[in-house]
Amino acid sequence: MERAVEDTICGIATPPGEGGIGIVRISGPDALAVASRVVRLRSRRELNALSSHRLYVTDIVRGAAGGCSGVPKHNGGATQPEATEVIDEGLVVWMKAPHSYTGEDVVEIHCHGSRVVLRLVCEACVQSGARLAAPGEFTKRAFLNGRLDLSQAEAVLETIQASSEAALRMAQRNLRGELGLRVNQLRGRLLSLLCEVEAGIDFGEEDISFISRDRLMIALEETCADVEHMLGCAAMGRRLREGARVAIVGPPNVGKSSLLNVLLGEDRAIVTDVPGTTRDLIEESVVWDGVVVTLIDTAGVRETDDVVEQEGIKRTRLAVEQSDLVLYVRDASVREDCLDGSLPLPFGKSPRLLLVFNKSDLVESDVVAEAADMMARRSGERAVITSARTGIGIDELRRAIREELALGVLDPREGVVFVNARHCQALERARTSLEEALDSIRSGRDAEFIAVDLRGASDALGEITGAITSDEILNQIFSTFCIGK
Ligand SMILES: Nc1nc2c(ncn2[C@@H]2O[C@H](COP(=O)(O)OP(=O)(O)OP(=O)(O)O)[C@@H](O)[C@H]2O)c(=O)[nH]1
Ligand SMILES: [Mg+2]
Repeated sequence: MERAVEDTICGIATPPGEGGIGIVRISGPDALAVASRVVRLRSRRELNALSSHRLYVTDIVRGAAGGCSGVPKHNGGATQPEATEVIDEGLVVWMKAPHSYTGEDVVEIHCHGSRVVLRLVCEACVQSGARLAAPGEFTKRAFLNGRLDLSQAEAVLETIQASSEAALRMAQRNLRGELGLRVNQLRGRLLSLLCEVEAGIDFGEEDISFISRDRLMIALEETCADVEHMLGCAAMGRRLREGARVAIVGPPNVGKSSLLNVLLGEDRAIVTDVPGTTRDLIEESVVWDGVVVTLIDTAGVRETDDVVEQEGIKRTRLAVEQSDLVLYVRDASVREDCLDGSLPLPFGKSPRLLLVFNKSDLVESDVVAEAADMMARRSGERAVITSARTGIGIDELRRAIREELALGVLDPREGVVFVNARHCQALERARTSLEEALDSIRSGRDAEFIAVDLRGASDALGEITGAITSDEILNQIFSTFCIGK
C-alpha cells in the first residue's frame, strides 16, 4: 500500500465565501518551514520555539518582489526577509507530529474569512514550498498514517455532510470506530479459522484435523449471520443519511398543494380552485424525529392535451418512483372518487401508500369514514381522513407518515451499525464467499477450496476498514471530499 507522502501540502480548510475566520492548513515534513515564511509572530519568536497545540498572535506576510525564494528550505523558522508585506493578522497553531489530524506536522493559520486573504495566504504557502492539497488529501494522509481506518475517514465526510441530528449521531458512531471494530472482530474470527484450515492442509497427509468440519460450519454460519445483520442495517443507514421522500399525488384539485402547505406550516405552494394549478414538482424539507423528510407536491394526474400539464404528470410519475411513501389524495366530497375501488395509482409499482381523504369538512363524517374504511379494506392500505381547510386529521396524517416511514425506530440503538453503499458491496461479497465456503464444507470438498473462500471473505471485510485496499478505492473515496479536508 502507498505510504505517507513526503511533500508538504496546504489548503483552505474553511468553506468558500466570507466568514468571521478562515483557516489555511499546512501538513507535511516542511510544515513548520513553510509556515515560518508566512507568519511573523508579534512576540518575534520563531515558530519552532513555540509550544505545540497553542495559539499565538501573528502577522501573516508574503514576500515582496522576489518573494521568499532565497530562503533556504528546512530552515524551520529563519528570520523573515525584510521586504515583506503584511496580508492580514491572525493566529497560528502548530501541531507536532504525530499528534495531529494527519499524523504529520501540521500548522494552521487562522486569518479573516475573506476569499482574497485566504487565496493570498495559500499562495504565500505555495511560494514557500508547499503544494496545494488535492480533495480529501489531509484525511487520506490521516488514513495512510494510521490515524483513522477507512470507515472512520468516510465518517469524517458523513459528519460534514450530515443533514440531520440522526445522521450526525450515526456518522459520529462510525467516526469513533464502531463499524471498524465490528468488522475487525469478524475478520479476526475468519482469519483464525483460516489458520486452522490451512494448518489442516499442511498436515493433511498425516491426517491431523485442526478443526472439525462441524465446528467450522457452525463458526461460518455465525459469521454469515453477522454479515447478514450488518447488511440489514443498510436501509436504515440510507434513510438516516439521505432522509425520506414523500410524494403527494392524486387527481387535480383534491387539495394536494393545500396539504403540503399545512404539513409545512407555511404557504409554499400556490392553491387555487382551478384544477391543474400545480404544473411542476414542489419540494420542501422538514425534519421529523431527527430525519429529513422531503415532501413533494405534484401535478394532478388526469388525461389532458395540455403539453405543460402532460410534462408535469410525467414528472409526477418520476417522483412516485423515487419516493419512499406516496400520499394518494382523494376528494372526500366527490362520491365517485370515494367509492372508486380500483387501486389508486395509475402508474407502475409504487412504494408504500397512504390513502388521504381530504376535504372531509364538506361531507358528513360518517359518510367519509365508511368510504375510507371500505377503500382501506379493499386496497389493504391505511386511510386517513383530513381537511386541509379546518386542520381535521392533519396531526393524524403526520403521525401516519412517521409510522409508515418508521422514523421513530430509526434511532441508532445498540447493535445497529451504519453501513454505506461501499460497505454494503463489500459485505455482499463477503457473504457470497462465506456461502461458497459453507457449500464446500457440506459437499465435502477439499480444504483448499474452503481456504480460498475464507480468504475472499476476509479480504472483502478488510476493504471496509482499509486493511485491504488499493489506490483505486482510495481515490474513489477521497475524491468526494472537499479540498482542505
Ligand atoms: N373545503 C375544503 N377545500 C379545500 C381543502 N383542501 C383544499 N381545498 C380547496 O380546494 C382547491 C384546490 O386546492 P389545491 O390545494 O390547489 O389542490 P391541488 O390538488 O393541489 O390541485 P392541482 O394542483 O390543480 O392538482 C382550493 O380552492 C382549496 O382551497 C379542504 O380540506 N377543504
Ligand atoms: Mg396543486
